[in-house]
Amino acid sequence: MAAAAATFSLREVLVAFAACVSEQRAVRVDPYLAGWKGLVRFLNCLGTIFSFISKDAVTKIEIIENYRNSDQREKYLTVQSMVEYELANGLVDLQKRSKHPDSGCRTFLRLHRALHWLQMFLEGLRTGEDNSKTSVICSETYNASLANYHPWIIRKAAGVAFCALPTRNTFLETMNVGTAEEAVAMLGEALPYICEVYKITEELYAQHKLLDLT
Ligand code: 1PX
Repeated sequence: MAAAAATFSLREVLVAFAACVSEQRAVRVDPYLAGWKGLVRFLNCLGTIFSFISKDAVTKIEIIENYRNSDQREKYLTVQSMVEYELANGLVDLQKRSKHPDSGCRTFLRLHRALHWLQMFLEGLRTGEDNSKTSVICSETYNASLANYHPWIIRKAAGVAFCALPTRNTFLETMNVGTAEEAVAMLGEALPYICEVYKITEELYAQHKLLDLT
């Protein structure tokens, strides 16, 4: 675990999300996926009890990566171009999942919803008391966000996994950005980037009525 943890630093996640928004306020897909990959690496350091979560995240990252490696890769450069391309070509199941079960729009929406949880969780960590419980911050923010989209069995499994989370200070130190205070400062730096990416995507999906894709 120590060796794996040493390869993770929250800094790489910060750098990735900071690189997401272009001058035209488009959300670049490659750094977005790089940010998630960094988060998944971190999650894997926390123990095998989280594997079912990281596996699902990896599956979704790979679906979008495959689009980025396909002949249509240019269409998937930004979330804006992906939405435009998939909608214009009838590649999104708008009513129910059928012909295009793994569209980029649908898959990205899953990560986008998880980003909302992440934003709230990191803010909870940043502003929490020294001795506060990561498991409580995690379950409260999960229940207020992602849980609304998950069936009972997933919510139950997630709740059990959260109990395995270390205390806030140990958690902050695992981020490999120095002391707990330094990690808190890094969170303060990272959050505005994550919030901006979330906000732009949310507006785009709302504008195209894509927020409920099943
Ligand atoms: C510095 C702090 C970093 C913390 C890192 C945490 C990384 C967490 C990665 C979570 C990625 C979750 C993606 C979930 C996508 C999703 O909602 N999938 C569901 C729906 O997909 P479908 O294709 O069926 O429509 C899917 O059913 C999910 C299955 C797996 C369980 C997801 C539980 C998510 C819990 C999120 C909290 C993670 C706790 C991490 C502890 C730090």
